Amino acid sequence: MNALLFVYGTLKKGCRNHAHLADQTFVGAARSIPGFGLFDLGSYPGIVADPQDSAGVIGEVWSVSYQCLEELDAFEGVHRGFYRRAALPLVPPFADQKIEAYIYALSIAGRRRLGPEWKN
Ligand code: PCA
Repeated sequence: MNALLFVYGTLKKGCRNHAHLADQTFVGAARSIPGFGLFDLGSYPGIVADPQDSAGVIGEVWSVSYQCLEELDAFEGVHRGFYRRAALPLVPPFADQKIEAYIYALSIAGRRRLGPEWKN
């Protein structure tokens, strides 16, 4: 069994933590609906719900095994409340599919807003 995961930061192809997805299956380039913004958390980004956003966030959809997902949850700090893995609405061709992403779970006060696409 596999899950669909939207990645938008260091897990993307060519980015520094992509090795975690090395054995998984790339599905396609994707974008969230507007209303989600990308913020600079240091050397990686975080998505939060952001009413000011009109562009959405650009990333990649991957089909990942549940074992991989569990490992990613640990890696991304889900258990310590850093990100939460939650459904993120995407635009077509991924609209109406249940696709999850790591949503930043802490405050973005003082964090810099990024454009729609995170670059290494
Ligand atoms: N890693 C996850 C969340 C942010 C990050 O840098 C990702 O690439 O989707």
